Amino acid sequence: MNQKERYEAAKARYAELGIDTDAVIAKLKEIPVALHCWQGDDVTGFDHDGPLTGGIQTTGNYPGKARTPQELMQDMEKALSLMPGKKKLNLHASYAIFEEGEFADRDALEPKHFAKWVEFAKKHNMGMDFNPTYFSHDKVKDGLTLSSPDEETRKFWIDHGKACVRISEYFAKETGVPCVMNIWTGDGYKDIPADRLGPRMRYKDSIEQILAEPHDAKLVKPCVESKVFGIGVESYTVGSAEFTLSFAATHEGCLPLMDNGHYHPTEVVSDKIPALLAFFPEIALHITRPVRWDSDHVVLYDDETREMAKEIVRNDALERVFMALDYFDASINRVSAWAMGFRSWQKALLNAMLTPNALLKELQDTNQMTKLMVLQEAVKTFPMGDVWEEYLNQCGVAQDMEFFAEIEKYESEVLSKRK
Ligand code: RNT
Ligand code: ZN
Repeated sequence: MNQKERYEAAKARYAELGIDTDAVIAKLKEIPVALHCWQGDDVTGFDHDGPLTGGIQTTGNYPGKARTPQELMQDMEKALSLMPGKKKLNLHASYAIFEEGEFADRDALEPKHFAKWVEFAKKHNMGMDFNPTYFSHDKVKDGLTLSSPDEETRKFWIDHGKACVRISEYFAKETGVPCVMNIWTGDGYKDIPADRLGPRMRYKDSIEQILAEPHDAKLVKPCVESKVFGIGVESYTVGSAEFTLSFAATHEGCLPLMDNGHYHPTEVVSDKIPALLAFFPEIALHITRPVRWDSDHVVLYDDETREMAKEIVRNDALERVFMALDYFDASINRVSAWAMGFRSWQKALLNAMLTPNALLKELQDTNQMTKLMVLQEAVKTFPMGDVWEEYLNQCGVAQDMEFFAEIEKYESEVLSKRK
């Protein structure tokens, strides 16, 4: 059988479950997923020469890392060509692009410093998301930014947040797509603090001041991302889960953002998604793969990734959940890492859409738990791979078995020449 025949056979099998694979493919093509610029250069950015700070770390030194905006865009273009589906460009403020001799500190960033990115996004038909960068900067004082007891430091970072609100609105206006602006800081303490409330009160006030920056709530969607701990910040994190969730719940227009690497290892974000959907009109995700901790490994088509996608799809929440990838692996080909993670999440969405969700819910609600188990297991070996191949074909993107050859070619023609 050739690919088309295999697809037709798969289509008939899914039809038995009441699933229209053509409709699923058409829908999957329209679901935006945000692609993070920071996988391409190990979260370095263009506005500083110092180390990566904030309790996060990239490991590995695979050759060919992008060193300039041009190289980063070139690599991202290659990665985009290997990804099916609709993308949004997710930028960090540290990726501002300055003219020769020009520089603006983070509290003075302006839309013009991102004009080249807007051009890039438009060229690829992408909306844009944004992140103020509260790390890798000499004004991070004693590991603190928005929660700093030093008023000058805190003001600098509040002003940075405000500048980012204005830039986010500019992105939304330019692209015609709302901009999700995520606030994450690594603020916290390595060892046992004497005051856990003070930093949180300052953090709360800082974020309130940032959100008070005038903006159109339909264009800018601010989020707050929680975390359990960071490297060197093991004892106390200001923006803990309870803090950020409560903040979002009590501040109109502010969304909670869950990064699935930011919880205790036996907690799962797949279960938290419907918990939050019961209360929030919209939520946001950072999709990553924690291995034992927040290690930011490349997203794969694994159990928890599939479960997360299922919770979004079967709760009809594709328009309520802003999905963004967030990982950084410097130990393997970065373009491959980018594309692989994106493809894995697409696969997980496809899998969720090829699941007879209504039927399975009905079994649960009528307490047919034995049959539910049997059916859930049966669906796992349905011919999803044939639908995936058809989807890749329709998107004009390399098949899984051709994917690596593309990476090898790009590595030898482009990446290996960077010395
Ligand atoms: C860090 C957070 C945060 C960052 C990016 C670079 O643990 O996940 O989202 O990964 O902002
Ligand atoms: Zn994250």
